[in-house]
Amino acid sequence: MQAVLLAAGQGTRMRPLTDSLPKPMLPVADRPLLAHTADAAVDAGADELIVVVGYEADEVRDYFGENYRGVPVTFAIQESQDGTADAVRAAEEYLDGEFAVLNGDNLYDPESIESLFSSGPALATFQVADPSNYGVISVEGEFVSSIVEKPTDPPTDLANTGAYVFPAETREWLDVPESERGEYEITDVVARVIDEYDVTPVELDRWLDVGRPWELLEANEWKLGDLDRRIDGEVSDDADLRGTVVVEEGATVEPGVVIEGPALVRSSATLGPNAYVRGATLLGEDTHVGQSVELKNTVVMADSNVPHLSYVGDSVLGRDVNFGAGTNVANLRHDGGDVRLTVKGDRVSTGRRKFGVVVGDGVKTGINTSLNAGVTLSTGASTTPGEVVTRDR
Ligand code: TTP
Repeated sequence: MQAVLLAAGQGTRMRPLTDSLPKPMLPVADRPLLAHTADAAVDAGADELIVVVGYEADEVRDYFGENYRGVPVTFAIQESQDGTADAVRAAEEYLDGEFAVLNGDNLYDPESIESLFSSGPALATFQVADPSNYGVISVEGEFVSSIVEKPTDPPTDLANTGAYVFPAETREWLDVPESERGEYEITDVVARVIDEYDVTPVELDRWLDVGRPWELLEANEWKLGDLDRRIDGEVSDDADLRGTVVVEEGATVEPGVVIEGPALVRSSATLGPNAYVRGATLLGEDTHVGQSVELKNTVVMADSNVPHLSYVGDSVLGRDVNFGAGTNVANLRHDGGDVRLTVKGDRVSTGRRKFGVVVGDGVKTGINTSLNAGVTLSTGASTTPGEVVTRDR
């Protein structure tokens, strides 16, 4: 079966991390987010991947090439990001039978995707606490009876997870009217399929929609937790690596380092001497984390440095960031409330008591900078020595 992966979106809620990298290419453990979705599709038996690209398309094209794990890859171009139905329409010319569609920025548990692929026509659901933020699915008997987008009074707690197996005829139903928010939405296509076919609901065991920066941390918590311990890099006898730790070939761990896994130290990264890494932490390629630095539950993307005397917890650092000596991050409010973050101009709860900061590519902090919980530093921002940063910049 052909699998269409939607990866053209602009990822506006993930800014500044998506200022020059498309959201599906953000790192989740040892691969970009989209590669986990592609893996689930390939493991479930996809014989062709049709990747819909648009925003920063070359980043996706360069990674996947023409063949991914032995499966041919076709790229469909969505010129302007006018919605998920419009994205599938971009792939329409390459489709020739029953086909699957998966959101390229969602993590699906692979076993459930396998049952989805063998149950077509089918739609994947997941039980959520806050259904009114999702497309909500109702089921009657064995089949899906309706889908309603973000209802104020949700009929069930089953969210639509953006994973479907559609009958071939769906190609003729992709021209849906523009929705209230000005997009062409796949929900309207799904509603038509539900009317015309028996659609089987497949409940996922695990699912994560990665839309906002703290969800990138959650995605890493999930996939770092799935790794097997592997030490291929150079590790000092005086380092202490506990639990699931992966040190890739070409990475260096110096004396005095303590790592409590799950943690991944990617190739060409250098860690230590005397650093402490705990929680689910990813050190990207060519990163440097040095003397007396403590990192907890943090993603550090490629080419970034936290070289001396810092604490960084529950944070996401973009690429090519440099933290001056003594830069410290607060990740807990004194009132114990959930940390809030700015998403598209609004302050919203992360739902996490512990959350630090989001740091765009190329940020440089002066020595002894203090960053308050929930601060976002935009791409290329800098701070002066001794600065206390309590607002986004
Ligand atoms: P969304 O998460 O709705 O959109 P987005 O990824 O652009 O993020 P944001 O809302 O923060 O701007 O998209 C769901 C999936 O569909 C995701 O995998 C991206 C993809 N998509 C497209 O391929 N084309 C589109 O026009 C849109 C809107 C989304």
